[in-house]
Order: sequence, then C-alpha cells, then structure tokens
Amino acid sequence: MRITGLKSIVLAAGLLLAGAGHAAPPAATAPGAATAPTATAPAVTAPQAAPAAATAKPTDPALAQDGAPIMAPTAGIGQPVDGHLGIQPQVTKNGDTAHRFHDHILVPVITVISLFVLFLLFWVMYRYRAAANPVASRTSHNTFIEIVWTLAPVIILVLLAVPSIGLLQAQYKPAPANAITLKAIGNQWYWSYQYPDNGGFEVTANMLKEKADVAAGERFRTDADGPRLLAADNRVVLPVGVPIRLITTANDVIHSWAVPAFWIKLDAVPGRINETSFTIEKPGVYFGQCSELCGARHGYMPIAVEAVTPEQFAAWVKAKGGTPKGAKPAAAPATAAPAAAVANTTGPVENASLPAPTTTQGATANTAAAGTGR
Ligand SMILES: [Cu+2]
Repeated sequence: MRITGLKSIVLAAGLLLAGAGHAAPPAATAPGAATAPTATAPAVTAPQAAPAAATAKPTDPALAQDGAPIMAPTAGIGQPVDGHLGIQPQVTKNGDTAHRFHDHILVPVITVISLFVLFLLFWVMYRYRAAANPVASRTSHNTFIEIVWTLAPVIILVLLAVPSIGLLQAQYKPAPANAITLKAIGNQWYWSYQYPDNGGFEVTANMLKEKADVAAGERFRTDADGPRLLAADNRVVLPVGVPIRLITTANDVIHSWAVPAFWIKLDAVPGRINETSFTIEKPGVYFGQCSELCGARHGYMPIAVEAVTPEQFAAWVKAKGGTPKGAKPAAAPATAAPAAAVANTTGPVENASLPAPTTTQGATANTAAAGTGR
C-alpha cells in the first residue's frame, strides 16, 4: 500500500515537472541544446545558406526561379527548434492572442489545479493513514463541500470559455473585401495552390528531397530552402499586412493545411470548401505540414510559405503570369512572362499518383521520376 502510494507521488511529481517545463520554454531549450548541439537550428543561417545558393544554381529556392530575391528561413521562426517546448513565435493576430492565452492563462491554471490536487492527495495520505486514523469516518455526504467542488470547476470553465470562444469566433471571421484568396488543394501527396483573385494561376509544391536521395543533377534541399522534411520546391508566396482568405479542399482524401506560426490548421476535404482568414504581420519563411493522416506519404507533403511585401508579391504574381486583384484578366500578363506562367502549372512531380507530364521546375531541374507514390 505504502509503496503504491509512493509510486503515484513520484509519478505525479514527474508529470508536474514536465508541466512546469512546458510552462517555461527557455529553460527547456537548454537541455535540448546541450544534448544535440549539431542538430539545432543555427544551421539555417545566412552565411551557410548564401554559398549554397551562389555555387549551385539548381538548388535555388522557389522564388529565385522568377529572379526574385532568395529569402532564407530564420532559425527559430516559422519552424520547430530541437528540444524546444511550447508554441512557435506567432506572426498573426489570432496567433498572438492564442499564444498569450496559452502561456498566461491556460498553463498557470493547469499548474495551480495540478498542484492543488497533488497537495490534497498528499494530505489525505498523511492525515488519514491507518496509524493516525484507526477508526474510519462513516461520513458519506457533505453538502457544503459538494457544492464547492461542483461550482468551482464550473466557474473556472466559464472563465476559460469566454476568451476561448472569442478566439474561436475570430478564427472563423469572414475575410474582409480586400482579402487575397489562396486556395490550397491537398493531393496524395503534395499541395497545389491557386490564386483565384490574381488570375487563377497555380503553383504545385512538392517536398524537397535530401541530397543523398536524388539523382545527379536533380534539385535537392539546402539550408536556404528550409529544414529537412519541411522544405518545398515551390513556396506559397503571400503578402504581409494584407488579409488572406484561405480556402482549402482536396482531390482525393482528407488533408489538413497547417502552419503553426499562423495559428492555422484547416482541413482540406474532397468535395467541399473550408474557409478561414489571417493576416501575416512579419515577412519571413514559415513552415507547416499536412496535419491529417492521408496515406503512406502523409509526412512528406510540407507547406512552405514565403511572406513578402505587397510590392514583392505583386512582382511575383506578375512573374507567374497572374494579375493584381481586381484587374481584368487581360492577355498582356500572359505574354509578359509565358515561361514563368507555365512553369508551375504542369502538375505534380514525384508524389503524384499519375505520371507528371513534365517537370514543374524548369529552372531548377526537379526531374524526379513520377509515379513513385502509390
Ligand atoms: Cu495530406
């Protein structure tokens, strides 16, 4: 009896410590960094990325195909960090709210409740142990205590529900009229994107493989592209400070478009459209993954978003053969950059279930064999 009690104390203490570690991410990073010094994010710094991009043309990240500047990911932003607990730095308003809600309300409340229950357990074990309490009480009801332990959780839950429902509502607030629509389409196993407000051009994004996994001359991932399993051959380019209407759907099974730094996770369901909206507040490269088990290569359909200034976005749209929002789809843009316009519209590459007609990466030689999917 005593040993089981001791065991549960140790277990509870362990759980509590884990919870405390979660509440204090900076403390938690230290051990992670100590145990895996080589695997930490500083690998993705500009000095390393620059030579890679300069020496090997075929490894230029997505934007470079259009002659736009290469944006290297920033360590610790928009991507996971080894040994780190907690939520990624947020770059949207909802994300900020949720992050604060989590760190300043939820975790403290959980911690206090856990400590309180742990204290009660200890107290009951000590105060009512057989030696000190040989004749057990036969009390079976106490109205006051029963009211307290029913009401207290109800009050706590109601207090938590207020900010929680507000946040939920904000996440599904319809996008304003000036929003730019991004349509993310899940496929086994890659993402394709359409920009219906910008002429409807399409971008296909496949995961970039490691150097050892590609044939000579094929494009492979570099640190300038992003972390392993998260870097994509084509990034989704979006403007900063402009509301984005995200709509998702899928061609085969249910996928989920999720980017932690945006506080976005939206299922992509075949035959229907889901919608949410967000505004990115800082330029940068942000990574995410499909977050719905969608088959064998579910873990290999990353999302890489490049947030740029509205001017850079307009230039990119033009390079893709698209038009600014509200402009009439004239013939002119198509002739302006025909090569770029078709570059990404030719469909899937290596994850596709059907053979790809040609590469999507004229400039980057991503000629991976098709049909290795199913
Ligand atoms: Cu998926």
